[in-house]
Amino acid sequence: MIRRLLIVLLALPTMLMAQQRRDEVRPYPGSFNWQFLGRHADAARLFNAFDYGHAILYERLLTLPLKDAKVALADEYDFLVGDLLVKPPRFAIPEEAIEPTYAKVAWRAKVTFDWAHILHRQIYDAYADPRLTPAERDALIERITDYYLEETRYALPTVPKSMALMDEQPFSQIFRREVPQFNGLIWSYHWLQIGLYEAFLTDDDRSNDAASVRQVTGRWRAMVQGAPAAYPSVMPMAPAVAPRFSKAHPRAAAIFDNLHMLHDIISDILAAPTIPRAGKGAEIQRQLDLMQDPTRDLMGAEHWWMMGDMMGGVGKMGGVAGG
Ligand SMILES: [Cu+2]
Repeated sequence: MIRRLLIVLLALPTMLMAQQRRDEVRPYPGSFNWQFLGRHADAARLFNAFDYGHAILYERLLTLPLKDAKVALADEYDFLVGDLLVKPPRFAIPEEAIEPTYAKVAWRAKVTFDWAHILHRQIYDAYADPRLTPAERDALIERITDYYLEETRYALPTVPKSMALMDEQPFSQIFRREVPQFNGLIWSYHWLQIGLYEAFLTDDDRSNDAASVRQVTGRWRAMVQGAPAAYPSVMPMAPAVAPRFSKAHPRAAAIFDNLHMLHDIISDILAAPTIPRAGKGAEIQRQLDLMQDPTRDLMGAEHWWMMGDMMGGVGKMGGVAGG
C-alpha cells in the first residue's frame, strides 16, 4: 500500500495540472453536498478505492500487451481485495496520476466518467441529508440530473442504450472472457453503486439509514469474499438491482446503466488485440458518439425493466439490493 501511494505522490505535478483541468465540470452547489461522506464514511470511502480500481485497470490494459496486462492485473486485484478495499483511502485518489497514459488518449471518456461519478455522489448526498423531506429530496435529485444534462459534452443519455453496444460489437466481451476475476470485481462495484440508493428507500424511517447502508455494503463485501462464484455473472442493471430508485428517478437510473455499459465497452476496446494501440483513442471517441446519441441503439423502457428476468434472473446480477 505504502509503495503504491508513494508512486502517486511522486506524480504530484501531474496531479496539480489535472486538478485544474477537472474544473471543467463543477458539482451542483448546495448544503446537501458531502452528507454521504459525513454520515456514511465507510461506504463513501469505498468509492475512492473503486476509482483507483477503474483507473489502474485502464492504464494497464492500454499500456501492456494483453498477456502482460493479465499478469499485472492479477497483482492489482490482490492489492485491491487484500488492502485498498479493506482500508479504503480517506481522500479521493488523483486518477490522472494512476492513469496518465489513458487520460491523454481518452480525455473525453475520462471526464465523462468523472461527471457521471459526480452525479452518483451528489445523489447519495441528497439521500443522506436528513434535513430534506422525501419530496424535497426527490425534487433535488431531479434538479441535479437536469444540471448534469446541461453539460452536453459529457452527459450520458437518459434513455437506456441497447445492450448490443456492449455485447455484440467485434471487440465485445473480450475483457470479461480474458480477465474474469477483475471483471467480476468491477461488476460488483456497479452493483453497489446502484444498490446503495435502494438502502435509503427500504422505509421512511431515516434512523434506519445507517443500518441499511451497512447491510448493503456488507452484501457487497460478501460478494468479494465469495469470489469468483459470488460475483455477478451478468452486468448489474438499475431496474433489477434498485427497482425503487429506478421508478423514482428513471433518468438517473438510465444514465448509470449507460455509464456501466460504457465502462465495459472501454475495457473491451483497451483489451482487444485486434484494435492497435494507436487506434484505441479513435475507437473510444466513436463509441462515445454512439453512446451519447439519444436517437439510436436504444432499448425500449419495457425491455429495460425486464432485463433482470431476461438475463436469467436478478440473482445473476447480484440480487435486489435493500430490504
Ligand atoms: Cu463505474
